[in-house]
Amino acid sequence: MDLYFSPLACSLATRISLYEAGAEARFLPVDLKTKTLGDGADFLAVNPKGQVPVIRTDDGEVLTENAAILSYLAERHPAVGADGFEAVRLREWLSFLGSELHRGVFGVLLSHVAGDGAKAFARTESVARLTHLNQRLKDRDFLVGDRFTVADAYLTTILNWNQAVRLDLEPYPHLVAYHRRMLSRPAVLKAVAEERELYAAAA
Ligand SMILES: N[C@@H](CCC(=O)N[C@@H](CS)C(=O)NCC(=O)O)C(=O)O
Repeated sequence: MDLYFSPLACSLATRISLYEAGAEARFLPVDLKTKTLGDGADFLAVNPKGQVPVIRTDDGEVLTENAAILSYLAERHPAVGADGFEAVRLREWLSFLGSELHRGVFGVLLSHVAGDGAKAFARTESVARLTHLNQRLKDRDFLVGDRFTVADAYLTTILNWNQAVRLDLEPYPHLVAYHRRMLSRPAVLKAVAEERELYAAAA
């Protein structure tokens, strides 16, 4: 499998999931500003939407969108997936994370083109979403079931962006404790450390 990624972007969730599952992949860096690959090839030829993550499966299928890619990995690698109705719950969380938290809050706050009004709105919107997550994680270690899934990889990736965004997370202690726990997992540590290095090298 190939993963087209950009260091510390949302594609990190796929890398984390692969490492947690002990799965192999080839990692292909994308320059999101120029929409080119490492060898200068046009990334838009791979994904006309110009966004990461993208995977190419061993069968040659090109798949985009975090929720679809992470669902694919969850089905293929039970170690990061869920069974029975929890698999449905997992898709529910992937949808929430992608639309409500990633694009609806952090994507806006990280944007270089969103204006002050949009950012103020995203900060307001963050309250209900972070409160929901904090409540969910009050008495559980993981978002879904009782073990790590691709949803945890995605939420960890999004929460990492708070280093740049600096939302006040003090009202959400269970979420903060969860993030700290996730970051202490060897596979997560490895994925984040590798992409931090690549990010610094590209800056
Ligand atoms: N709906 C897409 C959004 C992916 C997305 O926001 N990717 C960002 C990086 S985290 C990106 O590629 N941004 C560059 C761009 O939109 O031009 C998904 O869930 O996969």
